[in-house]
Amino acid sequence: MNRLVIVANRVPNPRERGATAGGLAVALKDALARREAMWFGWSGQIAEQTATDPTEFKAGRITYATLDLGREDYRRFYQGFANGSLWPTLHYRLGLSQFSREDHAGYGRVNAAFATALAPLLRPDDSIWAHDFHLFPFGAELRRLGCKQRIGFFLHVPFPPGGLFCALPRAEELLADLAAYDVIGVQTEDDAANLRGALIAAGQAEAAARVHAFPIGIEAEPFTILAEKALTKRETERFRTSLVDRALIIGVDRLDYTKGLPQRFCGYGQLLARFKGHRSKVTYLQVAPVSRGDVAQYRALRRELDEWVGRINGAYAEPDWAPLRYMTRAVARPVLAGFMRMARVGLVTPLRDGMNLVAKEYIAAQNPDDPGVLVLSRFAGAVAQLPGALLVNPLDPDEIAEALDQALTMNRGERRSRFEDCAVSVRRDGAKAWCRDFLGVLEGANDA
Ligand code: ADQ
Repeated sequence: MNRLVIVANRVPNPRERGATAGGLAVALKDALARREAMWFGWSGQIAEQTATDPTEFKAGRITYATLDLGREDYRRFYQGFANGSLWPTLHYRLGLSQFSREDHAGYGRVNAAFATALAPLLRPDDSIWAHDFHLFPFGAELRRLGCKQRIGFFLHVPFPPGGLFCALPRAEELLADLAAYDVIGVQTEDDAANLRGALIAAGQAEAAARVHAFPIGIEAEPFTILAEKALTKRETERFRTSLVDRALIIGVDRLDYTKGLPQRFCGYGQLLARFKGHRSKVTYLQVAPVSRGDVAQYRALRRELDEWVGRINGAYAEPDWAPLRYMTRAVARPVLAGFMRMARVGLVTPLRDGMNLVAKEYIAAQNPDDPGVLVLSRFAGAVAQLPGALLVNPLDPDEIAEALDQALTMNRGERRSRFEDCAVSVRRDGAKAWCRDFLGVLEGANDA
């Protein structure tokens, strides 16, 4: 079998396992176990200048090849254009998007540097798979260097309607760059329709035909086993004891403004204000590890959330009950799986999300005989696969409160039937299927 080359902004460190292993590494595990592979991308380290020669090392059949980013490139490429311009635009948040020509130039420079460093390491029959919004121009840069290999691209975040995307300066250049890829994967049919429309409007009709939806999933069975096993762990037992039989609502997200956390906290506040019977009978745990803490908007969000926690606990807490428990430290995956299993409600209300794997993990963690209820934003890509969830508009705190009340008072028969409606696709459309489907189209593409 030929070699698979994965290109992503961040390369996982094979020495780190469990909670610190990146989501992408988990999703690709199966594909990487079955063939020789290379991971290529940023090392996560910042140096004076962006490196030109990658540092390589091997672990089993996987070669890791990484570059340090120069300080200025990190600021322009990563903080600037990728996180400051593209991330908000792709999540429909034009008002938060900031553009500067210097950032845009840095983005192009790093993509070109990645391609220049990778090209000499490539073999003629490699399949190359680039991931996410950091790498729109990467395939085009490889083509400029004469690379003829199959190159695929997968966008993990949403793609908005073309009119919105094209408000971003230089958007047409990004679309033209995408045309260099043999397969352009997105999460949902809506994203695919938006991207096709944008490509056609930009005169890239041929590339539009190469856009396909590949909804990403999780391997459900190992997560279910993790959740079952977690129930016997000391951390889980201590947590259960601390709840004193109160119903648990759980939220698990990176601390990011796309995840709708202030609106969610407000919705929980509305539950306690309007549905008084739940007071002192419910506990909401929100785990939200800090991400991109060096970007101003993320620091502002953190302050806003601190205020919400103070407001809700200040208004409703009793000497023996804190309605909202909030932590910005990461929780290890096996422990989190146990907390999810214990929770009567999984609360997942992003304002926009490419997919949202937490929603699928919550379903996988449930006890099928006595499952909890998923309250899910209608703007998460996962909606299409989770027909049993209670859908909410994440911008309407009253709707969140009403859904929480419905979930907390739902009888077991309805909970089971809603759970089964969600579990079908969570079990069937896992990470393995996602890899297989994408690579099937990519590797079939040039064989025709
Ligand atoms: P993310 O925005 O990071 O990913 P998501 O899919 O929800 O969002 O989470 C990815 C993984 O991180 C999950 O496995 C989850 O358990 C873990 N995680 C999240 N919060 C955590 C926490 N508090 N503690 C421990 N682990 C946590 C991007 C896109 C998504 C898309 C994924 C995959 O934004 O829409 O689903 O890529 O394509």
